[in-house]
Amino acid sequence: MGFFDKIKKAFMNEKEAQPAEIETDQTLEEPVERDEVSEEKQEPMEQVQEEFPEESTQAPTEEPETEPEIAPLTTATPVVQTEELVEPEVIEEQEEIIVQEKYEKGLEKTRKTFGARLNELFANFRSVDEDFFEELEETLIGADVGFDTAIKITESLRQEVKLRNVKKPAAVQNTIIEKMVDLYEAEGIEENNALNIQVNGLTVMLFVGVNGVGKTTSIGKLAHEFKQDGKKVLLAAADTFRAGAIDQLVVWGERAGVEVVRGNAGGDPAAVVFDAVERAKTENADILLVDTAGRLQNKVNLMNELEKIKRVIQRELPDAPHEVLLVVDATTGQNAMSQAKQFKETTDVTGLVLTKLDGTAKGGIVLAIRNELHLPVKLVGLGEGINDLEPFDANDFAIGLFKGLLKVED
Ligand SMILES: Nc1nc2c(ncn2[C@@H]2O[C@H](COP(=O)(O)OP(=O)(O)OP(=O)(O)O)[C@@H](O)[C@H]2O)c(=O)[nH]1
Ligand SMILES: [Mg+2]
Repeated sequence: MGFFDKIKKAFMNEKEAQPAEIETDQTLEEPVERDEVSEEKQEPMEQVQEEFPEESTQAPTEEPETEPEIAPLTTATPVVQTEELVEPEVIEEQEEIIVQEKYEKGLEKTRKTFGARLNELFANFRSVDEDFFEELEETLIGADVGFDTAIKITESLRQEVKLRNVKKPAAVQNTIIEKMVDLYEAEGIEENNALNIQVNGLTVMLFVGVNGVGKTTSIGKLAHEFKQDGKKVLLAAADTFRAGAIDQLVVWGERAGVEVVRGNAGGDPAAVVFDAVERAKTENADILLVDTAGRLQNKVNLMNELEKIKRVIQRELPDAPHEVLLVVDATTGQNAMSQAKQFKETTDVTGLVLTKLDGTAKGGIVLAIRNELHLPVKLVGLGEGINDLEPFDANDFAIGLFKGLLKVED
């Protein structure tokens, strides 16, 4: 069964299970404006901000007006609350539903804006003509799927329409989604989204990225996740550059219940990492997550520092770091893409953490990353809470994005 069929099946199952919950009646929303903080981050890497904005002003997440009835995602959601014996398959199923709901909530902004635009397109055009394709192309570009990707999707739809002699836009609604899903799948055949975790011994993960993208937050969330899985986790506060960065990581360490190896503010980050690796080895830790500075005097310094940190790790553990995760902020759209390109040139990035998907209407960036960068998205940030980081799952992502758009025959 193809990827698209799987997604379709998921919608059909859902439809059987509950009364149709189709969101096609949404009124057309204004495209979600980027907040001020995101606008600031449109700057290229070299022109980094002077001051790190207060945490509370970062990427405010608007509460959707109609909240789906699910447990609050910012608190640990116990899957089983009673002492009763519950079949492992049942627990697994419940966990899957929780993850799916997180994706749906996290992608709400994108779904509403992109979905509303597509619905408008289907309603406004009587026939599938050249104007329709142009409008579709613009809609796709607006969702940040990337220029090339938008052209590719529209082009293959053109051919399909010709082939099948389709006249009515409604008849191509599913095909558009199918093309997007197919393209996504085709471009990612060789990709491995799973984190490279060592079965025996220490796994070291380095988090890199420009300032404010969500490195420290993602580390905190991931530390919590591993801790919940019974792993021994250590954090290394190797951002000694920004005032307050060490304390911020310490706060996350407390939240997650894991230790933080720290040095002095302004000290040598590589020395902190050296201490952290030593300690992780002595204490038989399973996971070491290294936080790094997002901003130095300039880009060259930043890259040199990352190289130095990597060398220190490699001297102690030749196979490490097992992951170099580049964190990018989805709300910065194409700027996130260019950051990724720059980092990819200078550092051996093993994967991406795409944060703040909940704060953007442009979740289509996942497609652009896949098609233009060929870097696997390994984790996605779907909110600010400690439980709001998930391994990237293309299935859940597509369902979160297209729910209510895909027409399922009765
Ligand atoms: N809505 C939302 N906010 C997020 C997410 N991830 C991080 N943030 C917010 O983004 C802001 C910046 O996050 P940090 O973790 O401090 O970013 P950083 O990359 O460590 O920044 P520097 O230390 O300056 O390099 C914080 O306010 C976080 O709460 C996410 O997935 N969704
Ligand atoms: Mg940080």
